Amino acid sequence: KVPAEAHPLAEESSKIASNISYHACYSPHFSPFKFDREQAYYATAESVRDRLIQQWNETYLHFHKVDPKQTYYLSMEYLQGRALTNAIGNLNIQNAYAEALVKLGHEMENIAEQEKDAALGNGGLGRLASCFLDSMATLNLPAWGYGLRYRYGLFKQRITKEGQEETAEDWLEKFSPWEIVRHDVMFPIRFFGQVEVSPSGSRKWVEGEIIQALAYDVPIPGYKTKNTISLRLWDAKAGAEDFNLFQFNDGQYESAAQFHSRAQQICAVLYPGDTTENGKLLRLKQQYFLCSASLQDIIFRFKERREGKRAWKWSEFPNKVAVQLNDTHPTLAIPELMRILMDNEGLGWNEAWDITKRTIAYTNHTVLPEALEKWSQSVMQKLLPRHMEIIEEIDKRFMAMIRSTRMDLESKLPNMCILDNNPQKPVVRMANLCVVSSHTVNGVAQLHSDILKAELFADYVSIWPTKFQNKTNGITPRRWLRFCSPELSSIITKWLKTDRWITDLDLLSNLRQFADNEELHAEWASAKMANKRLLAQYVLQVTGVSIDPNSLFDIQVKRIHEYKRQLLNILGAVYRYKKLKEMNAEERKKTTARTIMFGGKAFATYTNAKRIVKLVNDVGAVVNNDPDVNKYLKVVFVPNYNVSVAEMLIPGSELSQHISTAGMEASGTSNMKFSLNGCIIIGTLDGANVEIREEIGEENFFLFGAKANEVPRLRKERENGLFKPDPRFEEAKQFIRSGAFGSYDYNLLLESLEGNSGYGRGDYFLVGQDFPSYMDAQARVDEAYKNRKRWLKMSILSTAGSGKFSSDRTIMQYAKEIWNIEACPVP
Ligand code: 26R
Repeated sequence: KVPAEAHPLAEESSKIASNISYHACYSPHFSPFKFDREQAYYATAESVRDRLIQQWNETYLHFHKVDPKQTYYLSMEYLQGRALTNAIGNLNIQNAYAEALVKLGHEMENIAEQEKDAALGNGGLGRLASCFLDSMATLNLPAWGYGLRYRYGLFKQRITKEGQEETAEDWLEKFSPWEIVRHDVMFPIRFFGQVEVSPSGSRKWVEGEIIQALAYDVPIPGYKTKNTISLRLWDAKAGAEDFNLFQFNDGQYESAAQFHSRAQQICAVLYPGDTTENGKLLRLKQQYFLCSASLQDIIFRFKERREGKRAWKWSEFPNKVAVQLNDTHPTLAIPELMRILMDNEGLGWNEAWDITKRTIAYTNHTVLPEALEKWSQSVMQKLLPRHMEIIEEIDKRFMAMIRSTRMDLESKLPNMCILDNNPQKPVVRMANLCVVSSHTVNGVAQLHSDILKAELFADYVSIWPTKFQNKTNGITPRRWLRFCSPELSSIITKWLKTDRWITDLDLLSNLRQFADNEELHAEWASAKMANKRLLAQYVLQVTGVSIDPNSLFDIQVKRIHEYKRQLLNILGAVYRYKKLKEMNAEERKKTTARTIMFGGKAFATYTNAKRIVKLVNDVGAVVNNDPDVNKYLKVVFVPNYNVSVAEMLIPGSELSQHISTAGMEASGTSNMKFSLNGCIIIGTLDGANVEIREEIGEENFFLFGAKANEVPRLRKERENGLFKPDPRFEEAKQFIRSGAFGSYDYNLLLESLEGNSGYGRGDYFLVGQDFPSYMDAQARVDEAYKNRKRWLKMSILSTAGSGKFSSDRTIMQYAKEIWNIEACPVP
């Protein structure tokens, strides 16, 4: 007897197979006589895209008809990763597509691997934006993402004897099947020029140069809903009217083409290096390009939806539009909205200001002083003269308000005002501009939001006590559990007797009752082992190092930064290696075998970060080839860490390290991904670690290190020469200095951990301070891992306690507490 569902599936998969064949045949990009994996990927993607476009159109029309208040998420970064598996999964057509591909002689997995990651971001902030889009679509929220279509995304990392090497990542080399160019959506963006004052006193920005912003839409499907929203990426284009045909005909080809090349520079790369003046100017151009194009689009849509309605008013704008700034990078949206409202629409200052404040909200993602954006007033003046005037006026009025209502704050004004008129280097402080001009400011984890209120923005809290909120970050459980670990997902669904956890992650807490169940333990262990084997295969393939799936898989993956303290991890590994060397064979057998994996990119000009990458690789080269110990310890650097590598690493992890100096990691989001996948965390009380530990229970979290509120005192004590380093710490450094890992001069790196003071010297990040408690926590890890039952229970409880960290929860809180928007599901 044939099961009832078999027929529809077979029928569906045949339709899909013929649709894929159609695309393979008629796609202009490939020969119709070949159907290799790459071509199969593009054809499959195009067939999925057809569905997305249809759903996207229906969603847009529905939003247009209902005209709800809508959120616009402005971000300079999105780390989307691969789209194929995610789209097929969210559309819930995995089985039909898998079967269709088999009919065509291919396997889904191999086809999905053909796709290049869309890496239009650096790290946490960009990936958060992408998780948010997934949740906004899934929750049927009327929302929209805006970003830039960089030609080259985040660089590709290769590891050589010298350490990290960067090469350009040409993600559009062939083409991207996920974007739809919108030749009908284009806006002019002005740069330079001057402000013209009319006899009546009104002001207008004129002349300079105009570059066109052209829209590319990337459809974002929600999980099991028709709603499909859009990530609109702007590309820069020279207008035809700006091409100098006269020069060209005159044989001056280079100068005629110059304008084109200047337009192309704008979206050429993510994060143009900003050490040079030129680089800074380009980065500011990018920021303004995003803000101006997006706001013109938002205002166009607002007006379009008011058409036919009688006597609409600009004061309705904030009832229809919420703009969220992802960090200060899109701050120019503030003076741009003011400018459009005043100079183009004729509103007065007060009205424009009221609208702007009620529209804009700002998320802060870091307290690191070097990451707080400050733009040179002279650069801003040259590039955006009218915006500079508006910023000056905002600042003037803010200070006047303080002086007239809060004399007690007069002494704080130099810190609170927007313009820092330091004669050496006058700058605009973007975070201050955001706080003054928005209705809500939020941090990204409870501890971080508390620190913002107590330190960075303390002076503002007494003026606007209700402006500051917390929105603890989250991750999408679709990509980060359901799709990246299908085995574990099935087990969860089986034990919970429902798959509703995929959209209601709090349901995971019902796993707690089975935390001691031996049957679940067996299934859980086997899924974990399967994921570890896949990971071991991958590691062998990309590094040539063979790792033992029976060893403890210990992973630290994130951008390489001194505050994230990869150095603490590798010094711990060095110490472990030295002790293993000193043991006899019997003693070694009693230890817990470990594979310590690192991954992450160092910013190309960040010297110490690059030294850390080299050190990890040098240690790995020695340890992995040492026959005395390599059964008990391996140290691996996984190259080119990105979203799809993360999807391989995280499901196979058992222990992960989130060990930043307390108070410095705003939230962290990979900690949530690891914990959701049943991986135990060793970590400090920093960022979202604090809340993760609360949720999963302190007995299931390996805690160590100084607390955030102790850090200033510890730094002071050190400056006063009161710090006594642990002998184990000294021994590890000495071992590196002895040349055990090659002849590279690691003094240059290790000296940053020594001395008594100064940023980057005097161990600012407290590696030496936390080393002993870190090593003690690692010893507890080794003991815990020997007890299989205990470890499995901890693993299950980690997953069970991760419900809070769904980005669905985060986004619902933004929707209710900041944006004031409601779901708008397509019927
Ligand atoms: C201006 C420039 C120097 C710059 C600084 C910092 C550009 C980009 C950044 C990236 C920062 C803002 C970032 O990625 N922050 C991370 O945001 C994540 C999402 O909220 C947090 O989880 C993570 O802790 C934080 O470091």
